[in-house]
Amino acid sequence: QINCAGVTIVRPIIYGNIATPLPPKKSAETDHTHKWTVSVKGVNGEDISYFIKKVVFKLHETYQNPLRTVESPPFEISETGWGEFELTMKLHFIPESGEKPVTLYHNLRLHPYEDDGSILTSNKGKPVSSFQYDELVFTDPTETMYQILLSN
Ligand code: SLL
Repeated sequence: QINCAGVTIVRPIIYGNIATPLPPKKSAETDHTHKWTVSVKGVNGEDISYFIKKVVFKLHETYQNPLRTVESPPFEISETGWGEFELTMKLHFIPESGEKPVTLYHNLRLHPYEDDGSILTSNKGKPVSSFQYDELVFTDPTETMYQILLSN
């Protein structure tokens, strides 16, 4: 396999979560307070599955089967829960790429915080979202990976 030495290709991604409070009745039955979805996606709806093979989400150990594997888009997990925690998303690339997996860290956010860290009560009931932009950098890609990245 020839490598494209000296070549760097960058692909932007967005990852994070949205969360919505559960209705009080539902919350009373389960002690869960929010429904949330954590996801990794392309920018402006770009499909990233041409170079990402699967994403393994690692949830807090209070969840059953905390390791969740998603093998096709959308690369996301929806759950309900009561607390915030740091989760990881391990991105596995297509085998032709020869790339090692990349781990992203995200603080799952359920509550609308003010800049000073207090919870914004006027926002009660509304969804919150917490996403960040990042760039995946492929240095000296294999020739196949180079072609796949540039033809999509
Ligand atoms: C805390 N550090 O102590 C955090 C941990 C964990 C949240 C929060 C589990 C839901 C379920 C859930 O919401 N865990 O029971 O399935 O606040």
